[in-house]
Amino acid sequence: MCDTKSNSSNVREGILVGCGNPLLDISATVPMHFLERYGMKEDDAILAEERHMPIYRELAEDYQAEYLAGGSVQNSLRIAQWIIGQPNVAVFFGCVGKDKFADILREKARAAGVDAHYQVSEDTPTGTCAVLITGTHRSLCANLAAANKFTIDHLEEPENRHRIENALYYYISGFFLTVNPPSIMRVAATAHAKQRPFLMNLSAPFISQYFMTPLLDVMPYVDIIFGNEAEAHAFATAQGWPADNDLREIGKRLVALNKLNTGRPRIAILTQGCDPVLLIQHDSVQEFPVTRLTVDEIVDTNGAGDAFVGGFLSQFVQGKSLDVCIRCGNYAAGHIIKNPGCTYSGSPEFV
Ligand code: 26A
Repeated sequence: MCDTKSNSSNVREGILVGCGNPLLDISATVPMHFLERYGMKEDDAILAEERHMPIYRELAEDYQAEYLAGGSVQNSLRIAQWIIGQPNVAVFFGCVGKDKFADILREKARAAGVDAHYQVSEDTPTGTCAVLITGTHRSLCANLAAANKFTIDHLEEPENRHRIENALYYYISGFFLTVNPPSIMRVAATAHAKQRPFLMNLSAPFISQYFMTPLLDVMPYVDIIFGNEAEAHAFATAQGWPADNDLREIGKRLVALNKLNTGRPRIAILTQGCDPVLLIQHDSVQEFPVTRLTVDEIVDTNGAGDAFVGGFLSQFVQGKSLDVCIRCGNYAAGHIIKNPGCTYSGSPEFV
């Protein structure tokens, strides 16, 4: 049975397509010296190197880790589904292994109402992400494993090609640039050919540092770009923009980057923790306040950015105004912070 609640929305199935890395989060509260030992920073997200591999076992054996459905895009789609309250509006593509972790992800996606169509790697385990919680901060270390095996063939299968053609909105994270840029370009080109919005996320500072070339390749297709302040600053630095650029200026430069469909100018939506969300269009910057949670209310901030996007998408696919989309993003992020990982409890209370 699907645990999404029915509400008044009436959205066509399959209207939203997302591609990403399906990861199982292994989450635990750890002392600061744990991060230091692995050369990790608070609130960062990195790809696991050989030296990080012991983390996953350590979390399970010494820190009573919790196992939670994760993966950035999949998180956003689960949250969008929770708020829309009608299953199979969102379709997800990504690659998993043939194992218990894949079964958990499949079940969590299904229960949330996400129509997940995983490519399956026969010989590589499902990807995991270590989530190291230190107070109100979280640091992510992703071991992509099977997620990294995604190939464009999966999107070329006739049913999946049909699903992509059938959608009206597309969302892919910057994280997926580490896996398969040709797939991103394929989806972006379809969106462009059909004049449908293509949304993307800067995802993490390392994406701008190390994947700028494929990021700039896709940027002309991007109608809406999401990011937080650290990600926006990393993009600016990698572009050689003035170091003292404030977030508003970075946003204006982001929306001014080359765009194919000039009839629909790019929009940037930049979050900054509990400070206001910035909506940048042309030369204008609007602020949307965020309700500040008390330290006692915060369970963990893992998934807050994904939930923001999920809340936004839930309204965007219903044709709501940007104002409503952003308010719903803030609502969803606030809810997720009060729950472990990117999980929700009860029915959504966004009006
Ligand atoms: C390529 N990388 C590093 C990643 C991720 C990722 N999802 C996709 N690709 N690194 C962390 N995550 C996910 O981000 C969520 C929090 O925003 C984690 O699985 C976590 O659920």
